[in-house]
Amino acid sequence: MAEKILITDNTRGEPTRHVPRISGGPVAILDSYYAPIQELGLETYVSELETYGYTVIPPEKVGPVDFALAIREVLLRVIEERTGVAHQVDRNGDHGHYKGQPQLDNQFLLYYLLFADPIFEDWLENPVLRALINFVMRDRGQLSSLTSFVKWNGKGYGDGLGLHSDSPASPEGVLPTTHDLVCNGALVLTDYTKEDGALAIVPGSHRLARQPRHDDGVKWAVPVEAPVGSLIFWHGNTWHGAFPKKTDGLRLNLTSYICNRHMKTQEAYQGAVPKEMLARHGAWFARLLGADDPYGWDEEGPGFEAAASYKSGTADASD
Ligand SMILES: O=C(O)CCC(=O)C(=O)O
Ligand SMILES: [Fe+2]
Repeated sequence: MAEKILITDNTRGEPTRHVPRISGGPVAILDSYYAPIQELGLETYVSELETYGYTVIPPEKVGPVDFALAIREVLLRVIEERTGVAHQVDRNGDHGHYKGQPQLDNQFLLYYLLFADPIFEDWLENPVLRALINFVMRDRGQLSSLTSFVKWNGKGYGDGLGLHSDSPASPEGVLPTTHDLVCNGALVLTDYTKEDGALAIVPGSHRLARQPRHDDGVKWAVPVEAPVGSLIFWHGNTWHGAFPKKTDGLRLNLTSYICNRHMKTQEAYQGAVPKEMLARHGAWFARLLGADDPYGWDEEGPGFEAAASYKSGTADASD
């Protein structure tokens, strides 16, 4: 039965609410995804996300900028370990002996960062990131990959800006209209400006429900300019790419790519996350990494105990 609660007096600091609370039925769980959005004051940002297909959460809402800078330092260390070349943010990059694909003349990607340093576990606990994942994926979000795009001065994806949707399409190129198969968030680790190779986005393209064809989004693409510590978050259908980086120095991010838990993840997490890491975190973290996923069973059949212990499939987004 619906209980109508309309809060118009906001003087007690309670979030304004115009929708009745629903105590049952198939959509009652929506409250558990929207409440954290309200508590964190993210209503305007999810409104933009729904309207334009992306939003930029400013650093002061995401968390201390020092934390973003600490991630950047760790990434510089990982870059050196994987390339064999010491890197600095104000100098152009160098592939060194790093072979990870794909690579462009002025770009490579770093993979499997969750296991590279504990700071990445801390990032996955960020309340804003969690609230956005839960809001978009409705408790079906799993980490697909945690990577970093490392760019420097060069033509990058060229005139086409590399526009694409992150979502898998049907064989005809059609994207889902009922729910996101994937969504994505880039934590900005060097200031994004158009000249500095900002993310390019086609506002509203998430509604077109198809992949771009023949560069047809380029004329509508806008640079997503954002300072260090911002979180750019977009729907799986949203067309995006990047402008060429025309300045010297690195353009760095931390990219949290999320998929529906019924999909295969890009990076191997299910069964690969050590128990000690899971023990450091709650049930939500375990579900994000597929620790509760019973699929991929052998003759013993699915292990439902793990799913039950992590409360899989519940609306409880708070643990
Ligand atoms: O920043 C870029 O180069 C594009 C990133 C991208 O396509 C992605 O993270 O899905
Ligand atoms: Fe992408």
